[in-house]
Amino acid sequence: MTDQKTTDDLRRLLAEDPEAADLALFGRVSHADRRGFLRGAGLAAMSTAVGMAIPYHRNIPQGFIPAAMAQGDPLAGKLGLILLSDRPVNAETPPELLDDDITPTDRHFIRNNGLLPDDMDPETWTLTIDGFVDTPLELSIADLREQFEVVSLALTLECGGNGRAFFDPPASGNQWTWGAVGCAEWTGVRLREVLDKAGVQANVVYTGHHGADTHLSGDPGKEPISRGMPIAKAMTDNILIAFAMNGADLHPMNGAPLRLVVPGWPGSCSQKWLTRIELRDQVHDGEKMGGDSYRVPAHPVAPGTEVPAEEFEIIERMPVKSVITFPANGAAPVTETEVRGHAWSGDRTIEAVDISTDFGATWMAAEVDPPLNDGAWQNWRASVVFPRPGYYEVWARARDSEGVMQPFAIDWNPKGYLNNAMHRVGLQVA
Ligand SMILES: Nc1nc2c(c(=O)[nH]1)N[C@H]1C(S)=C(S)[C@@H](COP(=O)(O)O)O[C@H]1N2
Ligand SMILES: [Mo]
Repeated sequence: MTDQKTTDDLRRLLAEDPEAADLALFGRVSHADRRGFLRGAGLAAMSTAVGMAIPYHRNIPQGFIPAAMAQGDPLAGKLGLILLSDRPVNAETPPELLDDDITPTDRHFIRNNGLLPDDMDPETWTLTIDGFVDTPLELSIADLREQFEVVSLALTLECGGNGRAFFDPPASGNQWTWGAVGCAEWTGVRLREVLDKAGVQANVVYTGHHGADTHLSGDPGKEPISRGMPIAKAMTDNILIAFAMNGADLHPMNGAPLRLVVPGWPGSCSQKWLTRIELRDQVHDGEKMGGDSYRVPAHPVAPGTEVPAEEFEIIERMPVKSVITFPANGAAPVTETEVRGHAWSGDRTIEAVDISTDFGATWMAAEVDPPLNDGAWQNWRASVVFPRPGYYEVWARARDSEGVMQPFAIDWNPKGYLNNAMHRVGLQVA
């Protein structure tokens, strides 16, 4: 079995119990010869892990971990994610692995612009709040826990570039398909309460967020990303300065030990490895605030249009969207099956999700749950019947509380942001 699961199991075993991994890979050691031949399954797993056949595998010594694996798992233990790039690490979740109401940590996507900080020690971490405040603050994680109410919220995080892979002409950047989105349960304190304590001055219009990750160049003077948001948004109740995710410490790839979680706005607002928030009297000018980063033309443009820089504006809320998490694309369900998934719309709620199994000719309403809390995606399900065996597609389209519905086709923009076109899965009904 050379599937993804075998590789993940092997990586986990290598990390947790190298001897057991060794036995799984090599079987019993021959005493005459310190080489333990890789057994069929072990060889297959190792080949999968390094991504190709190993022609000289008979020469591999017992206990040997291929350099390609020993360098470490770029996904740091996350299982089943699809790695889009490994420097910086970017990985998305296949839609069928987003089936849980609350996204487990090892299925939450990773979007890094730089390299992880060397030091992620929660004991010594501090967060500075400064800029136009009455009292600048320097807070440890213990201070945050002691001085503010600790709350847990399910919050949807979606990368602004989710769906970029489907742009034509193509857009450069990570080719996210459907899975740069998740809704984990985050625990922390409300950003608003911390800003209130510092005292927001009357001239403040924008925040600026800073993290401890390293620029790809290694230059300590450069930040990989530093974004912000209008102060009115920052003062909403569902934004957390989070130190835990799904009941455990933050995952290193998701910003340990401290991060912002700003639901409904581009994921880039949610600074990871958070060290400082400055309050500004003008729009933030940090890394990836300008040019065509997280910005789209102010008016719709024809695909392929060259848009002058001054016609771009900063993306704010994310648009209405849904994803089908069951059945998986390519599945072969029986003639009657449940179809389910999630839907969300930045700063709004979902009113309805409609399902079509006949290429959009007719639609039926799915059952839609209310959000667990403000900022969480909404789970939906429908029971569908296929009249006879054959190829079908399930299409889903959500409509939000402002009456806005997902489009059939992409609203093209140069950098491939905000693709909220309907999700479709193809099924071979048996
Ligand atoms: N410090 C820092 N914060 C960051 C980033 C980053 O590269 N560095 N990436 C941002 C982007 S673009 C997104 S979409 C989200 C992704 O969060 P996740 O990796 O926990 O899914 O983190 C944001 N916060
Ligand atoms: Mo992002």
